[in-house]
Amino acid sequence: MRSKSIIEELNFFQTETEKKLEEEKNLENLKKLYYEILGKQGKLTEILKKIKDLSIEEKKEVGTFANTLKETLTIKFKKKQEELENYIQLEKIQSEFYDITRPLNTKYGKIHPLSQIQYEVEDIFLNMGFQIMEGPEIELDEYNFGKLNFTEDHPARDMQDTFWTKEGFLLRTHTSSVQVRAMEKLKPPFKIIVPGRVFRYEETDASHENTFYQLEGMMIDKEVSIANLIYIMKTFLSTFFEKEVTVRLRPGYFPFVEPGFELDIQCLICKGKGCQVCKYSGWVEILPCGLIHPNVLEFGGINPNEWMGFAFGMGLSRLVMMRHSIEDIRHFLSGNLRFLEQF
Ligand code: FA5
Repeated sequence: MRSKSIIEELNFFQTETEKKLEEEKNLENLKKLYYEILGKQGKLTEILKKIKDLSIEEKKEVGTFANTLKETLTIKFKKKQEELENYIQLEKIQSEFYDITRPLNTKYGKIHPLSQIQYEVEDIFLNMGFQIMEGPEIELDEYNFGKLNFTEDHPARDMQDTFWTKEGFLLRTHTSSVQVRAMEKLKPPFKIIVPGRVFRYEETDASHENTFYQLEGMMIDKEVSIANLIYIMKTFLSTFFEKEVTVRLRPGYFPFVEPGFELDIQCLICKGKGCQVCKYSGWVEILPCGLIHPNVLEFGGINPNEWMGFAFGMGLSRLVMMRHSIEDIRHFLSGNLRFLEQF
């Protein structure tokens, strides 16, 4: 009978403990509860002290019951502990969770307007069968001047003020520096374009920078005429501007072409009326060109009696100004985001 009342007490104790376990939300408190209930000095031990007055039979009965109860409660404590640990882990993960689909507040970079137009111009020439070539920005005198028919004391050398390095190299003043490099590398016939950055040691104004972009073009074949050159230039301009633009061709002097021309377009910013970009002339110098001088072909290892060619050197920066009606070339390299964000 006495064993029965202890077993009842143990049953009640189990129900109470399970209730507390159910409600417990804190790992530290759970540990305390464990020692309170199942620890050496815990409640279970307290209840079991009462069996000392029982018969051996009753002690066995209560002992077996108490062992099972202890095992059951120990398992339940363990489960609860795991549950609370998982919950803590989950909370940690959730606090670290980063929603990659959330719209960012970041501003995205864009392709610079000069590069955008460069790629567009490249595509037009690629469609006409030209291939793209590159050359070094730090150049030897011979490629920038010497092999382009500028003699040592040639007055034309003064035409372009040049940045020189201490070692005697120069920053190329035009993409024509790649003309002879291309001749040395490629076998005629060929048609190439050379986009690139060029440098001149000169005062800046609305249409002049000391660092700007050009796009050289060159075609070498058995029969090349001024008519071919003009046709290519006109096709390029009407494709690029998607309309006929008014152009004028006038003689131009460059030692590496003979004859040489200046191809100007009517200023698209002021529609020929006159503005700071066209220096109030209504015309913008954009496409100097000519037939390649026989000396230059020879410098490039090409027989001028067998081959001939044309070349042009487009002012890419000015072309972009015409396309977007930009009134000052210095915006391009200013790093001004308000300017750049418009494109
Ligand atoms: C030359 O640079 C020649 N190499 C072009 C050439 C190539 C002629 C092949 C014949 C055959 P020029 O110095 O004019 O030429 O420059 C060419 C173009 O670059 C100009 O028409 C102009 O559009 C642009 N340009 C020249 N100087 C500047 C400058 N300081 N800032 C911006 N654009 C410039």
